[in-house]
Amino acid sequence: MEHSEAQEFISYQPVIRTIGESLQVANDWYTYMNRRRSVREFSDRDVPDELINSIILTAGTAPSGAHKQPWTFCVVRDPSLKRKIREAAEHEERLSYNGRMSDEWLKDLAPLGTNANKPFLEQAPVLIVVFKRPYELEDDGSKHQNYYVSESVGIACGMLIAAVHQAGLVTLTHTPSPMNFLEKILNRPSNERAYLLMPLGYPAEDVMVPNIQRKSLDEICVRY
Ligand code: IYR
Repeated sequence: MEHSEAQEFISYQPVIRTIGESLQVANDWYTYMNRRRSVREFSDRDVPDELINSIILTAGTAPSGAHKQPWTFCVVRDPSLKRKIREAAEHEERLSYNGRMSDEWLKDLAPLGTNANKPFLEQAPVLIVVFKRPYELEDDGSKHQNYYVSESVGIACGMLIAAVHQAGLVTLTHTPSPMNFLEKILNRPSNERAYLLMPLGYPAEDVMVPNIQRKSLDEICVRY
C-alpha cells in the first residue's frame, strides 16, 4: 500500500431481488429500452430544467477511469446559440456529405435518410453538448491526467440516453465532424473537447423513424 493514499470505504447497499423479480424487471427494462429510437424531429413543447438536471445527474453516475468523472454536460437553450451551432454544424456536414464521406459510408447512411440539413438543432428545446476532459487544469496552470476518457464519457452518454428515454423524451447522437466549433461557440476551457451533441425534447407529432432491425441475441452474444 506504499503508493496509495488512505481510502475510506463504506458498505455497499445492494438492491435485493428474488430471481423472479430480477427476471421481470430485466425483461421489462429490455422491452422498454427496445422502444427507444433516435428521433430527428422535435416538438416545440418545453422540457423543464428540473428534468434535464435529473437526467444529467443520472449520466454523472457512470463509472469512470480512476473516478475522475472526465465530462461536462452543457445545456443550451438560448435560440441564438442554437442557431450558431446549427449553422456551424451544417457547414461541416455539407463538406462531409459532399466529399469527405466515402461512397460506402453514404450508401450505409441512405436507409436512415439523413442529409446535411440539421433543423433539429434549432427545433429541439434543449441541446446537450457533451465535452470530454482529457486532463484537469488547476488554477496554477498544472495539468492532471484523466484516464480512459472516451470510454468513460461514452458510458455516461449511454446512461444519459437511457435516462432521456425513461423520462419519455427523445434524443439523437449527433456527431458533426469535426466538432471543435462547439468548443469555440460555447467558450469552453482548453482542457475540453466536444464529444457528442444531443438535441433533446419531445418527439414531433406523428414522427416517423426508419424501419431498421436490431441484431438478435445470437448475433451479438458468444458463450464460452
Ligand atoms: N454526422 C452526419 C453523418 C452521420 C454519420 C453516421 I455514422 C450516422 O449514423 C448518422 C449520420 C450526420 O449527422 O448527418
